Amino acid sequence: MRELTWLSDYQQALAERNRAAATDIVTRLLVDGVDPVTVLTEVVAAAQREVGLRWQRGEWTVADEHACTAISVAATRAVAEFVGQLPLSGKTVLVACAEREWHELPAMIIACSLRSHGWNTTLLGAATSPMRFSQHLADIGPDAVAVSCSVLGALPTTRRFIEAASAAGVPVLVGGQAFGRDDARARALGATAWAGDAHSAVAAMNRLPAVVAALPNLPAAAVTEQTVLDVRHRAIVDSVRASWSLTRTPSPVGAGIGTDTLNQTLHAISAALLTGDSRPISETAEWVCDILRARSVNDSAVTELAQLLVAVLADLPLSRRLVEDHFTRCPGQA
Ligand code: B12
Repeated sequence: MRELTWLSDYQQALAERNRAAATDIVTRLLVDGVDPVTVLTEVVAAAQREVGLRWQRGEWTVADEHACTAISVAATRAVAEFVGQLPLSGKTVLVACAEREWHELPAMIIACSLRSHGWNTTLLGAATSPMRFSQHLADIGPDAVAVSCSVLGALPTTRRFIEAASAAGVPVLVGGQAFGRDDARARALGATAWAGDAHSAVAAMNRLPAVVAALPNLPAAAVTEQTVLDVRHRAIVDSVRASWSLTRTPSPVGAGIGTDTLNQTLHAISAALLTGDSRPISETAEWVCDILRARSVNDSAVTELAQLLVAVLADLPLSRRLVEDHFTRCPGQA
């Protein structure tokens, strides 16, 4: 119950774009003895997810989202400063976002949560290059690596981080919305462990083995199709954009949302190929439906998109089948 009041006060501060009030709320909670991980998960992360939903529903613009995120980054920095005073346990962890992953705040929250439990953390920023990651891996020699992944499009590059760390014997904990609600995708990509929130991230981190073995390869056919999809991404987007009723003539919705939904759908196919989990596709289809409905686009645009994708993926049988089977009609569509 208390958490709900904290959350609504914090959400009010975000709605008013009041950075000082938001930072003050989290600082007061910490000074009053509230667990820093609870402040991060129940207040900052929860409010950010609501920000995303407001954008998804068309209530807030991208600019609104950016303004709120900047405030939440400041609030998380205030928590980081507070937990920076707490004692260290002697264990080190490298926290990273893989290439193509621009959602840095979840990684900040995880780094901060681990620091509050004594882990000495090095946080690499958004969209870390593999070279930079490997350099830090070699220089720091961490006890563990934590990789945060929010968008499906960054799961393939996350796999590369998992490979690099495992090859060095370092265990990898993964998490973030792209992994979904269980450990299926994480296991398929070879991660040592997965956790769904910052509380369980701390617990999972403390249970990691000291050393892990190098990983076996992923299934060759799936990897090949995923690579082809990656190489052809722009051409596929352009070809579907030229035919899809939402995007073939210029319109404000088509320009931004149309391209976003196409990119996300192709990323979902890549994610499903690499992980063997088809849920990214059905979940993305629902997300597309939701976004388009919120902007008064008829559900038939989604059915049409599925048909165009099936045609353009004709020579990629695994991908085509995933779309045919899982990119289905919108919930409740006649
Ligand atoms: C802010 C934001 C952005 C900012 C990020 C800035 C920053 N400094 O972080 C910017 C503007 C860059 C951005 C860009 C985009 N975004 Co964005 N973004 C968000 C938003 C609103 C908040 C993200 C956030 O901070 N969440 C709070 C975090 C802390 O919550 P969390 O992820 O659940 O984290 C918890 C767990 O997942 C777990 N966890 C997280 N990481 C880890 C790591 C480990 C190791 C472990 C164990 C656990 C763990 O613990 C956390 C705390 O409990 C979300 C909405 C949402 N639902 O989150 C959309 C959202 C993630 N974005 C989305 C999209 C579509 C995009 C863009 C494609 C849009 C565009 N056209 O630009 C791009 C993609 C960029 C890219 N390639 O990465 C979609 C993704 C949809 C989907 N189906 O995948 C979302 C869900 C919005 C929506 N409702 O549609 N975004």
